[in-house]
Amino acid sequence: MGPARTNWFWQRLLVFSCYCAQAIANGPCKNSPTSRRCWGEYNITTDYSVVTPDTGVTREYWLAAQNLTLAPDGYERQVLVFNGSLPGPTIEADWGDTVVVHVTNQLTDNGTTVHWHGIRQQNSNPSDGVPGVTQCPIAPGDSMTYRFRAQQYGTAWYHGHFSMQMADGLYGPIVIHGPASADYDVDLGPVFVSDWYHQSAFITWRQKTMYGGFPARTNANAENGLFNSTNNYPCDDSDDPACLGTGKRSETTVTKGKRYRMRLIDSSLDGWMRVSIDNHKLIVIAADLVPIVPYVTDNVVITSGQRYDIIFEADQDVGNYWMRTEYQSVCNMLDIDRNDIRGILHYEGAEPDEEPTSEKWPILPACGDEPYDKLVPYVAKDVDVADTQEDLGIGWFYEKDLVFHWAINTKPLTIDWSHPTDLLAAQHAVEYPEETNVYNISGNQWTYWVIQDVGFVDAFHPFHLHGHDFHILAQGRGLYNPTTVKLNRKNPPRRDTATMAGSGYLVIGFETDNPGSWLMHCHIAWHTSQSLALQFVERESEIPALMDMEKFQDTCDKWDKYAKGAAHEQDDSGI
Ligand SMILES: [Cu+2]
Repeated sequence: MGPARTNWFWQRLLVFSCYCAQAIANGPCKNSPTSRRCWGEYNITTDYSVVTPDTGVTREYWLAAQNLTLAPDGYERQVLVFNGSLPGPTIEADWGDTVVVHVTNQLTDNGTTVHWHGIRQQNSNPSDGVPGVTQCPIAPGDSMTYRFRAQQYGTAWYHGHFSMQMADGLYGPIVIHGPASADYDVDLGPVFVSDWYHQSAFITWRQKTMYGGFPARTNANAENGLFNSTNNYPCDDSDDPACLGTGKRSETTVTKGKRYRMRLIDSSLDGWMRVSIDNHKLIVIAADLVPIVPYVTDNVVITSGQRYDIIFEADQDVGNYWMRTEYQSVCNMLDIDRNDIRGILHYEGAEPDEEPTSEKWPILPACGDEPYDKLVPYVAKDVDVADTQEDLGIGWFYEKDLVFHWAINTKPLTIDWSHPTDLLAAQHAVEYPEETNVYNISGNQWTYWVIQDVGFVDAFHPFHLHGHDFHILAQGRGLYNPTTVKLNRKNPPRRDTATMAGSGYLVIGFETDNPGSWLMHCHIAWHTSQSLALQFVERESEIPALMDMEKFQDTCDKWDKYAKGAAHEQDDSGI
């Protein structure tokens, strides 16, 4: 045995004996209000990128995408929902479980797909749910089964990824139970916050937003916003028959002295929100599906696609307090007609029907993400030096008839629903069509991407990467300058959705350890439809083995048959 080999042996032995010593000292410990870091044989320090509990459990769900008329804020409109409700049912699993979801398209028009936002989909790329990338759309009347492993734990969500369906209400929460980085008594579950519009995004698209927001300023303001998927809206002075005036504020009842976990999910079509609870400090314990070292704040800023898990203690006088979601009008020069997105925190024993008179924390409006230094992953991971590094310049242009597009390195993305990238990979396509914005990346590498605003309109964009949590190596205003900005490779924040500041940059890095076609796009629904997206085709040769070709083709055949006679033509990027 040579010296190198001996060294290897002793290292392994050391790791093994440390592990044993720890296990004996601690033993398996049960997750409870005073031991949330525990999770049986595992705990909050377990490296979930390497270890997945083998529970042997499969959780099965059925979702149906449907057209419905709903009035979540008391203003009636057409929505798209799963299983008749906004949001759709909660998909729940334990860390390590396998999740199987049967999706049926009961929509009157259009195909659909379901993306499981934040789910790693390691070696299950064909279940990622992106039309024209990982599958053909599910035709009306058809069904498809998605299957994935809960390799991480925390708060995620699912949503339609066919054009702007998400913006019309086609989404629901995912809760994966596991350890947490701080203790709490009660899990209040998912709470969606969002802007809310009084007509379908597909109509607004045709009327306005396909002609851009910058610099023509044809963007549509949201009429209202929702806290926990509900709100009120004044109808007293309105003769609009859709204005029912039946909207209600969300009410959450708490018991004095107890600590509560709330899983915030931003399902907005557009914009940034600041969420706070009057008089109550928030302890932030996770950013997206990444547990973080807890920090205390009086509010969190959140944008479309992001999640924050927060804990607060009911430590104030028994009473009623406002839970606030404030739309940040300073971002992207956007606005909302009614920035009054509130819920009520009601203490047991307080007057039940009394409006809170509590006052807002002194919160200044601002865009972007939570402070970079605060988002410290609990399971620390350092980033290796780059094997490859590329620049992605974010710009925009108008094509004929003043149709507006965002572009990455001058290229807008347009998806061909009938020819998904996975299928092209399986057919060993020589080249991907230029408009599909494919970047080929090979395996076992660290790739860095410098996302830089070069659009001169100071627009912020929340970038979401499928199939990975990325590491945020740098994030700031101005031009990224490698001589003055040092990339942070020492346990940087990592998550699946992060903001590139207007006139600024976002430098991300990730390991190419997951074969598949992965979309990276701005999560503002208008911007996605306006082509702000690219695809990473990662470890291309390994993709065909992940596909059930017969089922894949069957979905495509049914889609093609439907699409031939369909009344609606593709008029956006398709995603
Ligand atoms: Cu954007």
